[in-house]
Amino acid sequence: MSAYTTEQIRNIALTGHAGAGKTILTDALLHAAGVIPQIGATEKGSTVSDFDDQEKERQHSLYAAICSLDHGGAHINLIDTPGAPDFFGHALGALPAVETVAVVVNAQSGIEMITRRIMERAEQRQLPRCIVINKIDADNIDLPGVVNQLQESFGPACKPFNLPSGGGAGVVDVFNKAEGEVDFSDVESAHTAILDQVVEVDEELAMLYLEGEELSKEQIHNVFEQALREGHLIPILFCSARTGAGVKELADFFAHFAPSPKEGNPRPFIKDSGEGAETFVPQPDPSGHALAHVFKVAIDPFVGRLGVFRIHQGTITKDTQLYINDAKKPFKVGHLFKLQGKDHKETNAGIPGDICAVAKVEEIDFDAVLHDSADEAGIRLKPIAFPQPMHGLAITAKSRGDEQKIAKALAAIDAEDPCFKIERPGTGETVIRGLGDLHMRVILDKMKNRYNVEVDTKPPRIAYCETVQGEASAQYRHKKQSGGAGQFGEVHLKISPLPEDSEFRKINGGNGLEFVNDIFGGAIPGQFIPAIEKGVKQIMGEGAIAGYPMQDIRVSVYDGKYHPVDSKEVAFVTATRNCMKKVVSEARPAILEPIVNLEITVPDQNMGDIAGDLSSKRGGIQGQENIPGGMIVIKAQAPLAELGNYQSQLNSVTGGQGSYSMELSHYDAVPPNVQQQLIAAFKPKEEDD
Ligand SMILES: Nc1nc2c(ncn2[C@@H]2O[C@H](COP(=O)(O)OP(=O)(O)OP(=O)(O)O)[C@@H](O)[C@H]2O)c(=O)[nH]1
Ligand SMILES: [Mg+2]
Repeated sequence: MSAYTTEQIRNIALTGHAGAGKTILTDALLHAAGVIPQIGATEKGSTVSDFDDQEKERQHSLYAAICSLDHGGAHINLIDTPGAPDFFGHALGALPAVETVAVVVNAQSGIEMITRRIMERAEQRQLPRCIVINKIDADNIDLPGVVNQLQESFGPACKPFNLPSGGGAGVVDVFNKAEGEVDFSDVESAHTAILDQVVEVDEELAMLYLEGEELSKEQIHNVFEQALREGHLIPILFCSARTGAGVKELADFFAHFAPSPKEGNPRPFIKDSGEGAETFVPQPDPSGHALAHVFKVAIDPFVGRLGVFRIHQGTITKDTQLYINDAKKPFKVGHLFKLQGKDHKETNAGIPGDICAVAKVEEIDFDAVLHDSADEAGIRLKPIAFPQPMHGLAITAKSRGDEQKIAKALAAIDAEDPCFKIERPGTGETVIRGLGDLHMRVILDKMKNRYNVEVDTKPPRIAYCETVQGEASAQYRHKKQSGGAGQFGEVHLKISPLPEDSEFRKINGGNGLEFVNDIFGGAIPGQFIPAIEKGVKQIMGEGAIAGYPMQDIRVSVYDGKYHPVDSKEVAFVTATRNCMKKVVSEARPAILEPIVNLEITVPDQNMGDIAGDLSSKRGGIQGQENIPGGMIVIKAQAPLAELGNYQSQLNSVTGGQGSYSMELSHYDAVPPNVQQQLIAAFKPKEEDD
C-alpha cells in the first residue's frame, strides 16, 4: 500500500509569470526535503523540472513538470508550470489536479501579466491560492511596495503569513507569531491583520476572538482552511529560491496549512445522465470506484505516451482495469508510476488525491476521465476555457514524401498541448495554430529535432466565414432531358440567421446550421429530403458568395416539385446547391472575420506608435497598464487579417523589446470594401444547371 494517506497529500501548482523563479523554487523545495543533493540552475539546464532539450536551450519551462517530496508529515506533489504567456495552456491544464495554487511573484518586478491571469483563473475554479514573493535576496527590491500592489490588485484577502528578516536572509512567521525582527511592518500588527482576516469567515469564532478568548490550534486550523477555501484569505509568503531563505518555511506552510484532498473544494465534475448534465462530486474514499482525470499527456522518447492523472476517488493499482471515458473495453494498468521530473518510479498503488501516470496507452488523451466501472461512464470535468490559438502558419513538407511523417509529428504535438490546433481547411493547406510566435517556433523546432521533419511555412489564409443577415426565399428547378434518363428536381428554400441563443450556433468548430423540413402534403417525397440537406451542407462547406464556409444559418425547405421517373438524388442536390446560392445572395450575405484580443508589452515610450498603428489596422485600445522596468501592457482588439506580420513590425518599432499574445475574441462582419474584394477574388465552381 501507499506510504502515506490521502490526508497527508498536498497538491500544489507553482504558477506565475516567466522568470519568477518557479523552477528554481521547485528544486529548492526538493533540496530542502533531501530529495536532491543540490539546487540546479535554469541557465545550466540542471533543474529537475526543465528536462526537455528545448527547455534547457531556451531557459524557460515549456510544459508542466511533476515532482514530489515528503516534508513535515506530508506528501507534497508539486506541479511546476510554465510562466510564458505562449505556454499558458499548460499552467491552466494543471489546475484540475491540485487543491492549492501557489502564485510565484518576482520581487523585482511585482505583478506581471500571467500573475493576474492565473489569479483570476484559479479564483474562477474556486481554488485556494497563496502568493509566494520570491527573490527576496535580490538588490533594488521594494517588498512593502509589492505587498501594497498585491493588496490593491487582489484585495484585502492578501495578508502576509510571514515577513522577511535580516535583509532577506530569512523569514519570520507572523501567523504563529514567532519572535524576531522583521525588515518592514512588525510582527504584532501583521499577526493581528492575518488573524482578523481569517476569523471573519466564522461569526461565532470571530466573537470569541474579539472578546479576547484564546482559540485552540484546531479551531484556528479549521477556520484557516475555510478562509482559504472561500478565497477570503490569500496568504503571502516570502522566500529566496536561490539562497534558501524561507524555503523550508514554505514547505512547512504547505504541509500544515494547504488543504489536503479531503479539505479542498470539490472538483467540478459533471455527469451526463441522459436527462441532462448534473454535478458529480467524487469522494476521496480509497475503497470507492476509481475515478481519475488526465491533466497531462507527454510523448516521452523512451517510454512513449505517458498519461499523467490525478486520482479523485478510489484506489488504482497495477491490476486495476480502467475505462477511458465511455470506451467499452478497459485496459489493464500494468505499470503505475510516480513522476520526479523526467524520472518515473514504479509504485504499487495510487490513493485518492495522488498524482500518478501510466505509459503506452495510446488512447489516453488530455482531459480524459479514467474509471473502473461502466457506471461512471459519462463523467467529465467541467471544461477549462483554454485561450483559442490564433497564431497560424500554413505548412508544407520540405521534402516530398514526408507528409506521413508530418501528420504523425503533428498528432503527437497535438496530444501534448491543449493550445495547439491543426486545421485542414480544404484548400490543400495544413494550418497549425498556437498562442504566439514563440509557441510556433518551439513547435517547428520540435518537429525538426524530435520527429526529424522540416517544413516550409507561410501565413495561412484568414479563416473568414459567410453568413446571412436577413431573411429570403427562393426557388430553383433543375431539369435535364438530354438523351437517356432525365433529371428533375425543384426546391423552394427559406433562409434566415440563427438567433443568438440557438443551440445550433457554434461559430468555432460546428457549422452552425439548423436544417428544417417544412414540406407538407408530399410536394417532395421524404426520400429526397436527405439529398436536399446534402446540397445545403455542401454549400455550407464551400461558401455561397466568396468561397468561405458558412455559419449560423437556418434553412428550411418548404415546397418543391418532383417527377415520378426523372427525380433522383443528384437532381435534388444540384437544385439545392443552385437554390442556396440564389437565396443567400438575396438575404444580405455578410463575410465575417476573426477579431482577436491582443496583449502587447512594449517600452512605454512606444505607446504612441503602437496606438497609431493599431488604429490604421482597424483595431482599438481597450486598456493599458504600466509595469516595472519602464514597460507598458496594452490591451487591444484588432482583426486577425491585419496582423500577418505583427511580431516583426513590433520588433522594428521597439528595437526587439516588444512582444504580444493573442486569442480569439469573436467574429465580426468585414467592412463593405473588404467584402467586395473577397467576393471579386472568388472564382466559383461551374454549377450544373
Ligand atoms: N536572485 C534570485 N534569482 C532567482 C531566484 N530564483 C530564481 N532566480 C533566477 O531567476 C531566473 C528564472 O528562474 P526560473 O526558476 O527558471 O523561472 P521560472 O519561473 O521557472 O520561469 P518560466 O519557466 O519561464 O516560467 C533564473 O535565472 C534563476 O536563477 C531567487 O530566489 N533569487
Ligand atoms: Mg520554469
